[in-house]
Amino acid sequence: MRDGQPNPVTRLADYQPPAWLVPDTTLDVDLRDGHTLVTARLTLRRNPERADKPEDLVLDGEHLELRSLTLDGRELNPGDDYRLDGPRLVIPGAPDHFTLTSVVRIEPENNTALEGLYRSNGMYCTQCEAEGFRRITFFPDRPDVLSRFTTTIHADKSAYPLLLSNGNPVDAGEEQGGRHYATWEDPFPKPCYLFALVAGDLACLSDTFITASGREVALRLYAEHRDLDKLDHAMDSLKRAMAWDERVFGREYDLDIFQIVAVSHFNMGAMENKGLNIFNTSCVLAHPDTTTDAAFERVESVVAHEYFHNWSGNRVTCRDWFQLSLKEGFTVFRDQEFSSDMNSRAVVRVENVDFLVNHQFPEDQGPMAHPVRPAAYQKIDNFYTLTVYEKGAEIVRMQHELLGADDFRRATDLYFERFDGQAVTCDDFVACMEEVSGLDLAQFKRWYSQAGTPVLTVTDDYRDGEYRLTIEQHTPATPGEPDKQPLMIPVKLALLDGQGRPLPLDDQGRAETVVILRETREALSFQLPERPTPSLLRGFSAPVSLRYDFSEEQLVTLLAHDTDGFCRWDAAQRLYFAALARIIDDGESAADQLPRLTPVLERVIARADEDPAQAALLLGLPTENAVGDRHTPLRPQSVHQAVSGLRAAIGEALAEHWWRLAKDLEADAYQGDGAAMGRRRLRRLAIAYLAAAAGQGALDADQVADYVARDFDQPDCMTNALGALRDLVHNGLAQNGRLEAFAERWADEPLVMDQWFAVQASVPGPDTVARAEGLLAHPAFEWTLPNRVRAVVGTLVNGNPSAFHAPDGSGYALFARALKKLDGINPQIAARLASGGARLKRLEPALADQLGAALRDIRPGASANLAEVLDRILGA
Ligand code: 0A1
Ligand code: ZN
Repeated sequence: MRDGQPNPVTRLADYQPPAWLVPDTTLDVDLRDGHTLVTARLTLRRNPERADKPEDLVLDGEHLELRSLTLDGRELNPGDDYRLDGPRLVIPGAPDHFTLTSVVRIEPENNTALEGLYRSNGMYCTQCEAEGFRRITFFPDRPDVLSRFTTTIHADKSAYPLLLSNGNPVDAGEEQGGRHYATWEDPFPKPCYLFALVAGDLACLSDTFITASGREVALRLYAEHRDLDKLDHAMDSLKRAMAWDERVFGREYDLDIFQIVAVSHFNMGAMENKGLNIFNTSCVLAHPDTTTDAAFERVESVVAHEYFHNWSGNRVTCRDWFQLSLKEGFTVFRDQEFSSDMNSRAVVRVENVDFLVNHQFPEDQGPMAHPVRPAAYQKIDNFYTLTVYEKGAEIVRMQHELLGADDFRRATDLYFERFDGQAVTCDDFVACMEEVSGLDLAQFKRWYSQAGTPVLTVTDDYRDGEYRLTIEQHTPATPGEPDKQPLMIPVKLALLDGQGRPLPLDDQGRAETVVILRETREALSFQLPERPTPSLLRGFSAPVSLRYDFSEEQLVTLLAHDTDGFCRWDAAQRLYFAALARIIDDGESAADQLPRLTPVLERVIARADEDPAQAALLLGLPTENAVGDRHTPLRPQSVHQAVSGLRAAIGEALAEHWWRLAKDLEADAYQGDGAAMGRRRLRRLAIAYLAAAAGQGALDADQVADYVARDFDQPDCMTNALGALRDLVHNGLAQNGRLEAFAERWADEPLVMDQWFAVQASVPGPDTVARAEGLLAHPAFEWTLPNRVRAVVGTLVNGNPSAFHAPDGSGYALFARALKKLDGINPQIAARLASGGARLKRLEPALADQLGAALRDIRPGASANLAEVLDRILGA
């Protein structure tokens, strides 16, 4: 509800092809101080597909001041010839073909929503997905209207020497009064959400790429001048992504130039505008002095993701926004495969699964649950979700698994060829998979339309040489979807003997098999010489929650011997969750867990040098959110006590090992390769254990603090400097002014300052709410800078449960105030942050009441974006 008014709902079932097509769009954008004039010349043609029922021409337009409108050169009059109907322009009785020219005035300087044309640090840039183009000019703003764009930009030459848009540059020149212009032409018809424009004074890193067919493509990466030294990693990632897409998917780049621009103010990670990607600085800039290893990896994957969209999204686009996962799920799958090929496949898979299970599963099990292809939405901005992206990628991955790599490649070749230049649906994608493989995927497609995480319950029995496995599937109800159908689920499995070796599963001696489930309940049988340890859902072959009553011994076998990286990690996680449940639910102590856990951890440590990054994944405890999501009702303070207590106990019990790892893994000099990153990751984990133990008085705090501080005082890279700062600050170790020193040292580096804010907002415990209030009042805090808001409010709400859920409700009060404030500035960001309240119904009653009251309080007057999320959370 919006001031009592419900938001309008858009439904997939109501889809109609566009009544009007726009074959050509010529834009003239005149950037002036304080305002911009946009002249748009659209060629319009009735869609022959809709000839049966001639309709008025309706164009979308928001926050536009219409200055003039001409039809084939004739000035139109309001009232007689057209009308403005809320955010739409309606022209009744138009001829079948004509040219419409509009002039509108907009104010990018006052655009804090960061949709459409806006300013960021002195430059102009755009963000049009999903519905931002309507804030630039009147247009049928829907992805199935593809148009050929020609764009001319005019601006002051000294302030904005660089003028960019999509496609190829075709003209440029001087104008009176120190101004200049540039014209860009994009030969590929595209939906307006892929339009982009940039004007600014930027530094450029240039390179070239020779495509498989021998064409030379100019590569240009732009950033503020001071950031020119932070573009090498992105350039390197881009070239590797271009070569990979040719090799693995047969996709070659299609324009003569590919450009990326880094902007500070950006709602999301990055945007795949045709030939002119626009990136959040956090997803493109990287330098060892200022950027952590995790952020280096993110740059590599986001650069690849946006590049891959050139085919999966741009050449073949979405018919409507319900099909968003057609491009996003597929492109995430592609970027995950790229990262797997560039790094350790096992480590990347576990990282991706960890993210899915601990972020998308909660979404799918809470009030925001929705199908990968939703049936209805209020604001499409709210559906750029982990479900559409990450679960969508798993659905593509399952099709890859079902078809096998060769047929999958044939199917994607068919998809790209058949639908090139078109706007299509998830059904069209699956149809290509079916056509190539001969498989019937009708049941499989329920994965797109049915929300919720399926639960697989596995039971087994061994008798007289026969091992019987029974697998039941059940998808719990989600909001608005009480009854669920059984899905087609590929379950990859192996069966291990007492020594952890795979047993042959059939006459051919196969060690691994994929069972395709279709029914609610399925039984399998194997002839085996002994009762095995089942290694289930290998590689995480389907996005399901697996229930099997593993014995501790079986988990230890899997962790020690399984060849599947996911199953080893999953076994470790199950051991930790079980230990934490004994602390939280059964009143055991952290120390009680040590006799069972430490021998297991010691075995992992003994093999750590085989793959330090994987060892770090196996040795790390689950997050407090992950633990909390497995206990109902959610009691965040006891979860925090349990996790931090167990971490300190393990830190103390294995202190000798942690010290040895920390020292053995010290690097003589900084290296940026994957192996060095893996060693840094394991070393930081070891140090974090020591710091946790020291913080609880279990180890000599001075000795640990001195060692930790060395990484801060003589840092070889940001991963170590920031890791050390976090270890000191989070564990209450003597930091001796280092927080202040860090802020002073990095005051001019916004991305580093984001980290500085985040380190403080993530200090566990209720006192952090007051500290966060202080951060919001810090001179470097800016409400209009999404990265900064995420660093403080996002970190507190999503990454620090023991502070956010402070018993006195102060975390909720901060949350509600922040949402209200942000909603007036940037409704998209407000709505995204609001989903941090989605655990409301799982909270213990005293907390749920307070959070509910705080959120109900801000509902009146909320934007459509925020209202949709609040209503879902509050169950209105
Ligand atoms: N398509 C982009 C994500 C994106 C979506 C919306 C945006 O603004 C509201 C910005 C970017 C991607 O998948 O990377
Ligand atoms: Zn994407």
